[in-house]
Amino acid sequence: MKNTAVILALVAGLAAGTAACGSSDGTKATKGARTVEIEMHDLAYQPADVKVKAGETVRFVFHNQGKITHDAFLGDESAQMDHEREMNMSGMHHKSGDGITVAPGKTGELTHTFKTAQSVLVGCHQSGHYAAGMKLTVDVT
Ligand SMILES: [Cu+2]
Repeated sequence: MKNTAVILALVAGLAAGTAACGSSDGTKATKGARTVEIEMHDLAYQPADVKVKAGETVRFVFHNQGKITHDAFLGDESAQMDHEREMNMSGMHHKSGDGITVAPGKTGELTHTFKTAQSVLVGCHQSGHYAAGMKLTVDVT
């Protein structure tokens, strides 16, 4: 649970600059960030794993190629489980966290600096998607 607290603290800092909920067109350029393009399909991300270096800032650009809305929520496994529970309880609301919602045919961005070597996940928390395996692994080394 300690990790979760750290991630939530990081996320709170990031969220200060952008709308936390449903910001699907973040246009802020981030200096020095590497861009990683991810396609969202119905119940899968493509690619399903991304490798980054500790200390690196990555700008993920999600292209929703599916027919339904998808989310991208960044956090470790316990943050994913917490978020999954939140989404089930409160419907569509992202209560907290580093997440975006992308409508079909749209593009959304998520920029994050990976400070420590660890494995984190990006998960979709639209109803049933995470359980169906809609997640991607970010390996920080
Ligand atoms: Cu989804």
